[in-house]
Amino acid sequence: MKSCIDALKQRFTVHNLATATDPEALLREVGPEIRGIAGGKVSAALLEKLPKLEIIAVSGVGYDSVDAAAVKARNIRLTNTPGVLTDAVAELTIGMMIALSRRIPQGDRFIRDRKWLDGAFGNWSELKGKTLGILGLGRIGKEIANLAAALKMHVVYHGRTEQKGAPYPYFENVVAMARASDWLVVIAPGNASTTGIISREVLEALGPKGVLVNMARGNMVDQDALVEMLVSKQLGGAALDVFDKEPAVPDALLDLDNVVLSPHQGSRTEETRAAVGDMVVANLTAHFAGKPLISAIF
Ligand code: NAP
Ligand code: 8YV
Repeated sequence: MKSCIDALKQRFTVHNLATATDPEALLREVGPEIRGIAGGKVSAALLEKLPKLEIIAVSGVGYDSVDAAAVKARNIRLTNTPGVLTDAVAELTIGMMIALSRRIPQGDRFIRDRKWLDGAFGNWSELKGKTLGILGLGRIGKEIANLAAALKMHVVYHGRTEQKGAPYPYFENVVAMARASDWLVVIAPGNASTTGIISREVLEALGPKGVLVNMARGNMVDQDALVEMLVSKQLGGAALDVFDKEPAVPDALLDLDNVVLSPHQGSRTEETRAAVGDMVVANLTAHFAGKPLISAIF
């Protein structure tokens, strides 16, 4: 984001790999002197080109785009931006759920296509009274739970451990939670322990009236099974902000009425991206001033 890059330029010499016409040439030229990275994808191969790297400040809370094991092995510091994007992501989650249950995008299209003049739109379904299973009752999961409770939904959750004091029923098992849920929101980190956690079995347990909402990472869902079951109506619907090979989205989803699609924009508001950028700058500034990091992963 521009304000983040401007703030970095006031403090550091900045090179922009994302917009470089020849990234490899830029890396050959400046890689040996780079001491910090703001945002972006960091592979083990990239790390090898940056011998003086001291810190990576990720511009998001999920840091699955970084090879964290390789970073740790080199004693490089890693930071993310927890908390500042919680409300924006929770807000979009509920927005997508309402959009799907009340067919808001379709209703808009119905009017624009002048179809209302020929007859009524139809009756859909509401969230009130439905059970919402949350996979990952963390910062964002808890805020989604608050908003869902305000909409008179019944919240249940799954995580690796039960949270003492959480006012919602806990499910030790994802399949059992899916079976008990009308809506299932995925909002846990994408990592080795969660890859494929929404398996065909989980989707079958959610069933023809159930809806999957993925706000976390595409690789956490068996996307082939998801598409197949949405097409055949074995699954009731899906609201998806993330995809396995985004920005590519399976063609089969594009024509489905029981799906709402969103281009990974959970945190993409002006306000929230500015706050994320500020946190990235604050972490880098603290590091190079020899002060404690604001939000260190390690
Ligand atoms: P958080 O506070 O760390 O919460 C993560 C939750 O996931 C915790 O409750 C944790 O509970 C649970 N969890 C971790 N590993 C698990 C596993 N193997 N199985 C089941 N549950 C597991 O993180 P957050 O700030 O809420 O962010 C959550 C994720 O949202 C991020 O990592 C990112 O992938 C995604 N996100 C998406 C967008 C977007 O634009 N769509 C924006 C921001 C974040 P336990 O430790 O008890 O298991
Ligand atoms: C992205 C996110 O980081 O914070 C996360 O984990 O998924 C998002 O905020 C952001 O869209 C930049 O790609």
